[in-house]
Amino acid sequence: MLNLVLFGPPGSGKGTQAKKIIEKYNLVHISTGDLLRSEVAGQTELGLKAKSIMDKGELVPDEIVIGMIKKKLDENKEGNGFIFDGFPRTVDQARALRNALTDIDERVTVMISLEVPREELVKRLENRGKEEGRSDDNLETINKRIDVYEKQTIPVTYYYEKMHKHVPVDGMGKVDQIFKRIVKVIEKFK
Ligand code: B4P
Repeated sequence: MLNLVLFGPPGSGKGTQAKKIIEKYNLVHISTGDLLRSEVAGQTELGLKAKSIMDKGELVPDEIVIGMIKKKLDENKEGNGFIFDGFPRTVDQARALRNALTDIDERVTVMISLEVPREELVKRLENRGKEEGRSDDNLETINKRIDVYEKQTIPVTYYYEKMHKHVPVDGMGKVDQIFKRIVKVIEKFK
């Protein structure tokens, strides 16, 4: 299996690149953001709890996110592999992912980290807010999400660094150019 962690700050292009990677490598897409938004849209108990946290730009509790991931892994263990988009976002989530993959005799192949400066992140997300109306894409929440990323999520890179699996990729430029950079890394690790 090819198991990719697609990492980066909010607005770095994870969701955008994930779509292209899935097409090329036929992987199962696991985006915790999408899973949470579908719970919100379905007005489930979990969704109602998650919405207020997401609108503040904070992280949803680990146990909720980890539970969602385990379910997805269980449902798809016969495929070509997984792309984890926006997960893990804390070191505890990274440890939980390792354990869950070990349970199905698998492991993370590589973590690809998209690097984009803060001004560009804010610009992209403000644009999306105007075009798609996502309730967390407003200036105040965008800045909070980037702060949370820097404080709580960056340590996940050190976790994969220790295993020599963390590869930074320049996330600036055209979507196709960035995709080519990502494919180069995947081909080296797969
Ligand atoms: P996510 O859904 O993961 O949202 P995100 O970080 O904003 O990234 P996304 O993938 O949507 O955007 P992308 O960079 O592709 O998380 C949302 C919230 O859910 C979190 O704040 C948190 O509350 C919660 N959550 C999710 N996962 C969690 C977890 N594991 N633990 C706890 N809580 C969790 O793209 C952004 C924009 O840039 C798009 O409009 C795109 O078109 C544009 N873009 C992309 N590439 C570009 C390029 N090269 N040039 C110009 N624009 C580009």
